[in-house]
Amino acid sequence: LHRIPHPPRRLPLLGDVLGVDRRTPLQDSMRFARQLGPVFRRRAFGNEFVFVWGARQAADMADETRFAKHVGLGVANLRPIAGDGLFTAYNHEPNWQLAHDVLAPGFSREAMEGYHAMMLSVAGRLTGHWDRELAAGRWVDVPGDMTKLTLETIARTGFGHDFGSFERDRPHPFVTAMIGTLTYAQRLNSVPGPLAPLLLRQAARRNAADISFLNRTVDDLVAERRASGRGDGDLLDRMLETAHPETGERLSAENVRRQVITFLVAGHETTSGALSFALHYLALHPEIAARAAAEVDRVWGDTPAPDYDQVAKLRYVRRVLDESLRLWPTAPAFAREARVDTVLAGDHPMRRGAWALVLTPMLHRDPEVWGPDAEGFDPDRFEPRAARGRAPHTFKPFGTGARACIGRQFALHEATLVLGLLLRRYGLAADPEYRLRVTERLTLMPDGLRLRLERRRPAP
Ligand code: MNH
Repeated sequence: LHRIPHPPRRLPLLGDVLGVDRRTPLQDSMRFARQLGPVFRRRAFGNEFVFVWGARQAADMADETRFAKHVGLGVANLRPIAGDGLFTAYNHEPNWQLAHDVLAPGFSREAMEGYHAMMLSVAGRLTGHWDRELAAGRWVDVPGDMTKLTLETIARTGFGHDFGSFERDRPHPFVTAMIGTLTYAQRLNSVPGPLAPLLLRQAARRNAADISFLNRTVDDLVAERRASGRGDGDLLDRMLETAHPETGERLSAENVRRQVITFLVAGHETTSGALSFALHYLALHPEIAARAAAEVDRVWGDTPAPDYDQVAKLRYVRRVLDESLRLWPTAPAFAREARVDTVLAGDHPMRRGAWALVLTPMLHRDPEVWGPDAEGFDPDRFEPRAARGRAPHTFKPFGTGARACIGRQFALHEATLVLGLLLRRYGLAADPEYRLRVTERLTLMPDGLRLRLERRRPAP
């Protein structure tokens, strides 16, 4: 450990707090990464964290025989909300395997095809809203509207529930409570553990209220379903009705509550950020937007309702999304622990149980993989020919291994569909005053991003 570089000026007790901001732990870590190199450490209040972002070291950590997901920091702080739900479960908890096996078919290709019509219908609410903003000559609030869209999408496709987000002026209280708990979970990392109850007393009370609101929302939703009976095979149906194919075991009521919260939160916050960053870059690069829109016109023609396969065929739009997730992977870090005594990438001995954070936004900018212009936005990096030449395990927006994102195809299908619909319908004009500001609440979001819309073609 002592050989791993750390920031030069450390304070006793406080650690590396000079020049850092508790609202931006990730962007501070990116700055330290640039100063200190591919493996470095940061200390906050006596806790030492190791960060890894060099391509060679991060790829080594993807070896599932020697490393596994570590539930720590931000993820562990979400345990009071999500318990042993899929995202926050410890590897050894039996409910992880059970829920994974029961829910995985809910993310198969056939399941996605089944969600497609509902995704399209929710996207129609968004374009309806944007048409009205355009007609009124107003700016559109990109992160706000993307969050409405993705929350409605997961709630309706997964749980047959309508939050009515587009009929509200302010975010649904579920979103406000969720943002509260995420922000609180992030803040817990930046106060000295033993003092947390004291320093965060008020915030903790607020957080408890947020959690009970989330629980109540979910309990109502489940009760509604139990009362009404069937939900035609959506995620909630699987949670309530499906027994494990081999053991016949079912999810407990308490675990269902954890899973519903997990999916409502994990299923929309990150996708909303990904869409928002993509729209930011599209508005900033009109030539890229024009190329993407031309692809949509070519592949979709005039069809008012593109089908499932026509979304998968938007290869360039998908590259725009990948490139946005490269620069700003909206779940920006994941933790890996050694399963055995091992040596990381030939030079860092790790004992069994030792762990480190993979800093994805920096892995995605390692010049050894992405070249000297790694900071620039260029979707052509994801052309098959360019991508084939790249070392494996160097693009990880969805994590890695057995505990990688179960919702990856869901998110990519939803986001590609929506970008296609928006590119076909609107010209996107950037606010010349806007400079990218990234807010952090465990996930990333372009703060205050707004765009001006232009009518591109009459609505089919
Ligand atoms: Mn998602 C795990 C990123 C969309 C549900 N997700 C992860 C992990 C990353 C991630 C990274 C691994 C975290 C870790 O190793 O600790 N997820 C994303 C991103 C998007 C995303 C960047 C969108 C873009 N995720 C979604 C969607 C859903 C979802 C959509 C659900 C519909 N994610 C999950 C769940 C897990 C997860 C559930 C935990 C899987 C497991 O551990 O078995």
